[in-house]
Amino acid sequence: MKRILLMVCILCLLMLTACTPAPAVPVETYDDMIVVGFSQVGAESDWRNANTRSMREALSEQNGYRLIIDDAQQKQERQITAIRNFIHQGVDYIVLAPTTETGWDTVLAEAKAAGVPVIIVDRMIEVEDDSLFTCWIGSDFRKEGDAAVEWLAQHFGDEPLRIVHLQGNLGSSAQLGRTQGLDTGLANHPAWELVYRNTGDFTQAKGQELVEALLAQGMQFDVIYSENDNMAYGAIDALKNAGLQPGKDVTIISFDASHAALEMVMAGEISFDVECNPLHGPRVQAIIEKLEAGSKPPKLTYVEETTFDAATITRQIMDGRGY
Ligand code: GYE
Repeated sequence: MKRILLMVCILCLLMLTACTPAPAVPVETYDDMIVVGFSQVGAESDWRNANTRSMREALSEQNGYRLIIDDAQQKQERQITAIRNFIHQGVDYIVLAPTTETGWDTVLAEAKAAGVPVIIVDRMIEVEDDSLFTCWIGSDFRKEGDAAVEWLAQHFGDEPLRIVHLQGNLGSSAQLGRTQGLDTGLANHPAWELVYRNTGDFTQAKGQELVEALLAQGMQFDVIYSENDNMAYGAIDALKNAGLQPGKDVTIISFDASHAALEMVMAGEISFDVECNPLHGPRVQAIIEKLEAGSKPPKLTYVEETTFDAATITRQIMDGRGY
């Protein structure tokens, strides 16, 4: 009987500990760890998820980091709140992947006043005072747009082209740069006509919805210039559902070059995909190590990127890629 009682007690104790939520750990507890608050845009695309994964892998506990990620669901107000919380928690570094370029001056001044260095990744910010952030690492989005337009010009020259333009989140550097590329292409090729332009928020669902609506109206077009892969996936589904063949009836240009999109390049459905590299985790880690060692990382770093089309993509290239 005593034994049974003892076992019941142990069982109860085990159940109790399993159900009690872990107490909130104040940041000071991680004395030997570097605490990083990462304000992430959201989870809107394959690119974004690969980016979050890369940050988690590099800034891991094994590597000496405690990483706190806040998902802003593509809302700047949420990012501002997250940054304030990070300052309040006393993190060592703030990493910001900004939704839009503008609107950061006040909150970054607060971070500066609190002595927390801010590293910007992916998209760029526009602030009055450059000392509000330590450094930036990301892509040259204008160059990406130019690469897409150059491919279009090489393939279609001055043939008449009716272009549908699916934009990313308005005001984000990725949207601004890729749109500027197309605008310049339109200005230089009078036979190209922009028949539709709207934001698909970088999501697959919105990409599909927009293209479905155009097809329902009976709009005719030759090219879809989609500012990311996920909107292109949605557009492809819409075309297929309407009995059209992506890559034959409509040429698709996309950005990111995530794994699933490159499969579509191989299948001839996406004609040209401009790479945008999301693997910023190890780069941020290297920046923090530099800062910890007392040296200064470069203010701005652009990552190297390439482009893919059906003529150049191979299985070997795809298998060697990290996203
Ligand atoms: O192209 C898109 C994502 O800012 C580069 O954001 C990033 C863009 C990327 O949602 O897929």
